[in-house]
Amino acid sequence: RMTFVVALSTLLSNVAWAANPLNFGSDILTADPSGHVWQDGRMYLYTSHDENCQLDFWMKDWHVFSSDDLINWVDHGAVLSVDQLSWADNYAWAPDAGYKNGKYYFVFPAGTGHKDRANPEKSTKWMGIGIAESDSPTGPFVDVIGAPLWREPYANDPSLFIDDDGQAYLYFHGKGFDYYVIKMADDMRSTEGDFIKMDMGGYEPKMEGPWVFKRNDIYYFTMPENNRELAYYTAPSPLGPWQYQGVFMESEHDSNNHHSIVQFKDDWILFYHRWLETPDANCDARKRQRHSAAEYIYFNDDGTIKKVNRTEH
Ligand code: FUB
Repeated sequence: RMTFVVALSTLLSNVAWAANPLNFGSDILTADPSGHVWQDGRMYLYTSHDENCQLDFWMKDWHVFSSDDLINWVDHGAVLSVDQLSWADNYAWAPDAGYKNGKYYFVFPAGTGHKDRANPEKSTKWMGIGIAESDSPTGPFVDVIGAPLWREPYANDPSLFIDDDGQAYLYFHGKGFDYYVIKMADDMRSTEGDFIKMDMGGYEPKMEGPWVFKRNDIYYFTMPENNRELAYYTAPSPLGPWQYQGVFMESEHDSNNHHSIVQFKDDWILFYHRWLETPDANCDARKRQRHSAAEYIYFNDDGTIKKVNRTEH
């Protein structure tokens, strides 16, 4: 597998856009960045991959990048592709990862079929959530189970949160864009108990892209409200009850914004994606080109999140 350093492109970008020290350079278009810091203290970023001029988010593989200073990034290449799945051939969408019992786990949505916009009743598109594993944070990841963890009727955008006691929770959005959570069994190859539709404290968010993290004993559930601006809830446990806290990043270009939040050394970092005009004038899918970006994120003394402004990337 080819590994190469992408520091040069990052350096060039940083020179051009000095306002943002976390500019994420890559020679491919990445989206849905999910950041994690593992035992070695490096930042690992798990992303989906926008193809040039892709249609309807037909996406085929997932990538991993890592850095120990958030400036120089190593591109570890594609770590899993839909070609390696027996149950899906498309929709390699927003992934996440976790570490437990000496193994790295990669959770991902994937699917089959097509959307028929003119005749929705003829749509055959379906998506489920899989889990693959590896001894290395940079893969390659193997779909050991060979089947989705959850396949009915529709599931997308998994977020894997592993609490301090080792219990893993899988969050995702299902049909109707309701959020669900389920406990993972200790072997991380099956689920435990029921899928719980989350109680969002009276709100009924119909959204995608959940992310869960813990800071100072507060659990945070963050998500793109209306699929756009980033909002958050807090709770005293990973299962809620969740209390709405408001928006911490406004939307941009009326487009989706998948994100993650992670501590790196003494800082907290927000990874998200921005939208690029395609360089190909003949490309119809003008809004289908995204790139990963990052900002510092700050908290108030009571744990609430300060508003985040985008810096130039
Ligand atoms: O990248 C494909 C999809 O777009 C993701 O699953 C959503 O969260 C949105 O970012």
